Amino acid sequence: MKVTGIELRRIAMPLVAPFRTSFGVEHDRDVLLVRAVTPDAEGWGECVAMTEPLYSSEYVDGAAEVLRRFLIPALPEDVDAYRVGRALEPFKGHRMAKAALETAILDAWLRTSGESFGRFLGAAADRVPCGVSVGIMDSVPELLDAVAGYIDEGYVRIKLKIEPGWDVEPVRAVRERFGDDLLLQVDANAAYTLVDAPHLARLDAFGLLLIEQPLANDDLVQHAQLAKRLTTPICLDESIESAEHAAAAITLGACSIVNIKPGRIGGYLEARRIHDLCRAHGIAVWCGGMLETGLGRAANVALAALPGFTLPGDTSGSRRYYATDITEPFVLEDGHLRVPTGPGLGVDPIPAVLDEVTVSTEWITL
Ligand code: OSB
Ligand code: MG
Repeated sequence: MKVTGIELRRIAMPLVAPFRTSFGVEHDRDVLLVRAVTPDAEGWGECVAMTEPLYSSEYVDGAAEVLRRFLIPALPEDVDAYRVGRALEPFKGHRMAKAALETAILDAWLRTSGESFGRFLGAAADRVPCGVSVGIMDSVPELLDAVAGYIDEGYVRIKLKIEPGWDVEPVRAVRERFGDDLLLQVDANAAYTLVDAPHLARLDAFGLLLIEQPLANDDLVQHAQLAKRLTTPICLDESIESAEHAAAAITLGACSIVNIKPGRIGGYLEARRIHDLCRAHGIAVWCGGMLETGLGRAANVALAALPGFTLPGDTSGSRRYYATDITEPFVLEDGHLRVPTGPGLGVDPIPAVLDEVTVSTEWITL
């Protein structure tokens, strides 16, 4: 397949409500979209890098720079979904930028052959159960209102963002109000250290599904030590950037669950590798999110339909994030999202909406 050019498009998407985590507050999602154009089709990739390098070392301006300067020029003349990764391999890191480019080309490639992401990846279900990630709030009553609203909408699992000073009490309050049957988990985004082990062990009383990324990104050994001191299962997010990291984490006993975020680990092919590896080792996985628009969401929902995704993902409906999505909105049906079945991502940006949110575009001829 010949790619004639790539468009880098920056869009600004206001969030329906500020999203606070242990690493910062987000009011707008600053998204870099990659559009790969071929004589027969065009494909989209959504870069999950955030404006500032607080969640990971990548950030949007850096991703745009590495794409235009190194990654796009390295694309082979005759490209397919598998060749992209190999061509980008010599460049260290920048997995978010690589994922966006590979996804755009994979989408164009699948649209050309008429195959959907779900079918290509090996989806085993036509809909996936959905969880929601609930940010840190100013007060417990405010949190309880937010959680009640999501439960009313049908979400089957609640994830609370935590940080020192906002952990045991909000978890206790949500458990007391909504009962022991609620599937509940927490995400610390690396806000603790091993010294906090006795404090984190207090969460064991609440029957959580998991605690996500309690310690720093590169603390695999410390996570293994923490795992011995908690009964709550440890799930890694930030620490897992590749199948090799997942293998190391499993061998060390650093986690018993993995949050697979395709946009963070270099794309959907690597995501499938991590899924296969974890499945073979009896490690449960679920699909994480980075507040994606409908484009990234479509691919995530397809991935989440693979058989090893045995826990509900952060694959929420469009309205949890945006008043107006750039695609037809993803709408929860009985707590589930349907896996798109059309060619490629199976969804398209709505031109008028896309234009409205576009901040800049840049065309790179190949
Ligand atoms: O740690 O999972 C995370 C959003 C941005 C950056 C990191 C994370 C998140 C979320 C939201 O938790 C997941 C989503 O609903 O997309
Ligand atoms: Mg996380």
